[in-house]
Amino acid sequence: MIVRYRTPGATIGVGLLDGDQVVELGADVASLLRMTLLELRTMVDLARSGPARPLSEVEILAPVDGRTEVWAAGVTYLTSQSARIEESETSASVYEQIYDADRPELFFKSVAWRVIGPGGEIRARADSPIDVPEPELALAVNASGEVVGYAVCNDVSSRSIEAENPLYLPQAKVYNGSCALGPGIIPAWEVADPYALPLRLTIVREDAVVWDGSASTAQLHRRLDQLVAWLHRELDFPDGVWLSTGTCLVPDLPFTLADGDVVTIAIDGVGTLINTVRRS
Ligand code: DO4
Ligand code: MG
Repeated sequence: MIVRYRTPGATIGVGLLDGDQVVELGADVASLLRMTLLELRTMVDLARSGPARPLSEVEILAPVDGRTEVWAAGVTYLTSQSARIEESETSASVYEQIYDADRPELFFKSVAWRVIGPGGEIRARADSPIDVPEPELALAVNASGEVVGYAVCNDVSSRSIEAENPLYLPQAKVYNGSCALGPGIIPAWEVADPYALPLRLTIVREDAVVWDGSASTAQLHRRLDQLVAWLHRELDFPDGVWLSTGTCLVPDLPFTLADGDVVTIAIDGVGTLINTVRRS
């Protein structure tokens, strides 16, 4: 796994996690996403003998920096379509249409500096009564549009704002603490089949599990390469882009995140992302 980290001296680096050591790669994530898949693989293979530091001495950060953006796809699983139809106060038909439409729903989620890393605080909006985590497989896509890696994304969302009117989507999706990504980048060559990844969401409140569910990327209604191709139509990403591929788990209404909840998203072979909720 490629990780981005901060040292006790506040230096930010990118390295290869090897057991309890982080081997320095001497690059930032954006520069890795400017490489081709072959160049990245060669660099990672050669890096294994580089300088290392103990994992216990560093803080793991979200694997995104520089000009790399995070985008997301929506209504890519039947579970998500059904949840939107149920919650929508005005416009259920847009969700019925988009699920099978040729053009997918794609939306801007975050600039790099606003993304929350492993262990960081995600947020529920103060002006939203119903907020949920959205556990999603995220694709690290390089500048030439190749999928070079995977991570876990939490597309934290306000269900109530989105339900009121679909034109409120940016406010439901983009606010401080609404995007978490991590724990690192699993190189694409280490994932045999991204369409067969078990995924689990667990929400713990005061030491008790208040929501728990599992699903699989096998239920994805779109092809990953098609989502990437649509995103790159008329849009360049010189430092690559993260594309989160939609949620397959939605807690039943009226469930909402509460202050102090611990949200754990685990995707087999990709990693586990844990964050605590702040409701202001
Ligand atoms: O239209 C709403 C967005 C849905 C979404 O984020 C998802 O399906 O994951
Ligand atoms: Mg989502």
